[in-house]
Amino acid sequence: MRTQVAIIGGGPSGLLLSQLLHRAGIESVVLERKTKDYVLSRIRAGVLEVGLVDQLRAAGAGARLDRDGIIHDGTVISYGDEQIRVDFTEHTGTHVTVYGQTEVTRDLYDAREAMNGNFAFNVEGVAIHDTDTNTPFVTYHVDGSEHRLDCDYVAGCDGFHGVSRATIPENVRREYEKIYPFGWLGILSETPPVHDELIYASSDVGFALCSMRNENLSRYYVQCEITDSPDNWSDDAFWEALKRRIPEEHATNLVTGPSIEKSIAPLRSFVSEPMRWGRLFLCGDAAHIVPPTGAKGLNTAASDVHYLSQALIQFYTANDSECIERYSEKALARVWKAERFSWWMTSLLHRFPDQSAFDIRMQQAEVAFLRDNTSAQAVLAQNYVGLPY
Ligand code: RFL
Ligand code: PHB
Repeated sequence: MRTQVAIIGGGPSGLLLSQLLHRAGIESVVLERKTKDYVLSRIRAGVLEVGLVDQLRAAGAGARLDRDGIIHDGTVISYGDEQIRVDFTEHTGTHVTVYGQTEVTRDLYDAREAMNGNFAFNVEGVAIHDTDTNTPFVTYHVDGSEHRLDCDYVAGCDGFHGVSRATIPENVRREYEKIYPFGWLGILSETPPVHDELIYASSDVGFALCSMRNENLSRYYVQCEITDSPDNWSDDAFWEALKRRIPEEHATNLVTGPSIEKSIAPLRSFVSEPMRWGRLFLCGDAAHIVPPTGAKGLNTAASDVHYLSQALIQFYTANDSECIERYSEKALARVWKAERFSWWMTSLLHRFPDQSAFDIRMQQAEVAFLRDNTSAQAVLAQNYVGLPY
């Protein structure tokens, strides 16, 4: 089989890329290790920057998002009982949209299928070959039979545990990593959200986040031990932990109920450079991870897809490879800013096991500065709604 762009991974990055290329007349094949149902069962991000929303519209996958997405003009940062509202619209003229990654992925699959997109699911043993030549190809197995896909380019959209990054020789790759000494325990519950905006809450017993999917579906997180397991947490224990971490006013109003999903995510900052090796490009979590504080994971994946789709379209329509040559540099410039913001939000709002009294005072001083300084609020707002592409 032959295609123009072989895309490894059928998560949001791979699907969005495939759909944007298709709309520009460029063929691709998406190879996904799991089933579609499995991909759609993952509960992940919930906050979309305007740049991602615009790309979904351009991909023909924006109709449901335009109908059901919830516009958020601001967010609340709380430290103890003190609450600071950061107004996105006032400081940036724009907003974010709350709409789950699961729904984004579903909309992209629907759009891809409506255009007879070419996918293979349950692929095993994907191996990427010869991307340092002009004739790259990918081999894989499905149900025990071997396949070969010849292509012009390979897009590695296969997440943090994929094979694409490891295809770049070790002596070429530089990796930067920070593991945080805690995780996030998250639950989804069919209850009304405690507030109409997200609340990022820091308390003396740790961090919590109040988020949502719709008016009767809430997503909440509490900071937990890195070694913890969701099995150690009854729903009641979760709600008690959440109430202790959010301002009293919200704890009193919180509507609790049974969880319909409960999982723990570790927190990590990670970047692998470069994001291109010959005819192989890395996109999204395959190249970088952010801790979820600040909601930059999916959004940064989307900015990579923007740079890569533009570069490939420029190559195929104008025979101009300059943007392909510059893909890694352009994508990484924005990636590092998202890394900085996510690291900063994480450092500001969590309790660290080795934190001294001085460190806590530094957090408090930083929060007081944010409260009293509209320029500091503007900086947070600019980063949260998303830096320009
Ligand atoms: P994905 O979503 O991981 O998709 C990669 C796809 O590649 C497939 N794959 C392979 N396919 C073929 N061959 C192989 N060898 C393969 N290896 C892997 C996988 O099955 C999968 O379908 O990466 P992508 O597309 O780059 O999208 C990135 C986002 O998913 C990610 O940044 C965010 O979800 C990160 N993230 C969060 N981001 C936020 O902004 N807010 C959040 O609340 C949030 N929560 C999370 C998260 C990531 C989590 N992970 C990775 C464990 C919670 C979790 C638990
Ligand atoms: C979510 O709704 O899952 C969510 C929202 C904001 C974050 C992280 C996760 O910063």
